[in-house]
Amino acid sequence: NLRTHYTTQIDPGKIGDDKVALAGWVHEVRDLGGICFVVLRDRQGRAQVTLVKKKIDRELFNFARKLIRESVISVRGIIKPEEKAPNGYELIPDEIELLNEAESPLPLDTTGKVDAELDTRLDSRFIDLRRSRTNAIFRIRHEVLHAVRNYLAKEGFLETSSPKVVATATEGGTALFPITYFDREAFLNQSPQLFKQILMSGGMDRVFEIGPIFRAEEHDTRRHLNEATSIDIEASFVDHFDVMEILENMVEYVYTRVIENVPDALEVLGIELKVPKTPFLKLTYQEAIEIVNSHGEEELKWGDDLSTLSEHTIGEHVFQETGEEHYFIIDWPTEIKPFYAMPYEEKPEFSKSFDMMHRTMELSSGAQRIHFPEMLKNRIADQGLDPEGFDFYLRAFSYGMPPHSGWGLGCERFVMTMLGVENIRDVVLFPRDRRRLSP
Ligand code: AMO
Repeated sequence: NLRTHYTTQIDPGKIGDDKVALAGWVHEVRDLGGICFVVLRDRQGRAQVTLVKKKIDRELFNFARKLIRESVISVRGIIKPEEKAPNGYELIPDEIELLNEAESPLPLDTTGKVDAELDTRLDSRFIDLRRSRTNAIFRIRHEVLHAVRNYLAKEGFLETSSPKVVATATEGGTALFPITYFDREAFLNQSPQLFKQILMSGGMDRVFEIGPIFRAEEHDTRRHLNEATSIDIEASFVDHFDVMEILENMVEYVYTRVIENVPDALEVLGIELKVPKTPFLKLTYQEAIEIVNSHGEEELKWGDDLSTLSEHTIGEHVFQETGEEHYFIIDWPTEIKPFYAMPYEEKPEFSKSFDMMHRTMELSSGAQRIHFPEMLKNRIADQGLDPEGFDFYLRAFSYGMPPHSGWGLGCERFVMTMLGVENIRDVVLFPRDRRRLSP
């Protein structure tokens, strides 16, 4: 047995003389002459292996002293309570097995003493992941996705998957990545949008998907990726206010789960997470542009999209007024939302659409959808798209499509705003951007 426990799974008061085996990386070797400490690190934490020269086999002592940092080892022995050591114990070894030796020097420092540039870290992600900060971020990201799945399943949503190789654009505006599909041109999908809507016609009623979306956006910013992870839902017989409620409750639930389940990871990052209060404030688009205009840094007209600067102005304004970081902007002009957003009957220049915002950026967009085939066809044509290309989608609307609504939430933006991370690349294992195609 190479490993019986993670370093954090040992209760020094209870384990007695039972043999344990820990496996992981050599984080540090401290050779003080008469005593040698080897700090072993695994995914969950660290443990101190203590070798006292006088009490231990000479050969084992000399072997431990010479271990090279970041080599992989398995250590068997017994546990002694030790308050000063990590997790309150030390491991007295009777065997240290070297499973794979690391070269030296390392491409990156893993102890957190020397900081490295993001690019250097991404080039050597395998080593970067051994740093406690990076490890904490990805354990939290796991917890976020796990909580999202729990929450949506609890609310009756079925998990689905849609194709990533497609024939049409869905989110007009952002560019597509063309690929070769046998002898035809195809694209990497920008969003599961059309497919999740088709599933509503199929009677699946409530679905969600967590998957990659591809956007050939040229700009190189701290909050854009060319391959991002989207959390998408679609639900039948409900309107945009109903799905906004699902979204805010999910955000509240996920924050709560992260606080409960990974407090140690939050502590590594030095974060005291506050659960957002629901319901979130709802500003209309009209109110949002008035806030921007009253601040005087920018002049927005009805029909303008919100710039990054205006998102910040509104976010700060909301934060000052409410102390909360999350809010909605609702009732967007129909002309600046995608073709599938449902216009209000009595004022069709406004749509039943919303964005969920964080103080610093947009996190999610959603809407009630158009479920009438003729109206949808006209909207596609109005936006300069060819309805013929949407045949496979439009057909689903002619044979019993229920009214439905949904949203898409950017997983990376959700995690980065939760953790106050500056660059979106920090919350993706292997980010894809204009320059980065490997690893
Ligand atoms: P939208 O295009 O607004 O809406 O995307 C939804 C959310 O996905 C995230 N996102 C991105 N994150 C990082 N890098 C990108 N390049 C990127 N593009 C999008 C954002 C954004 O708010 N079909 C609709 C959703 C719906 O109506 O159901 C859609 O895709 O957090």
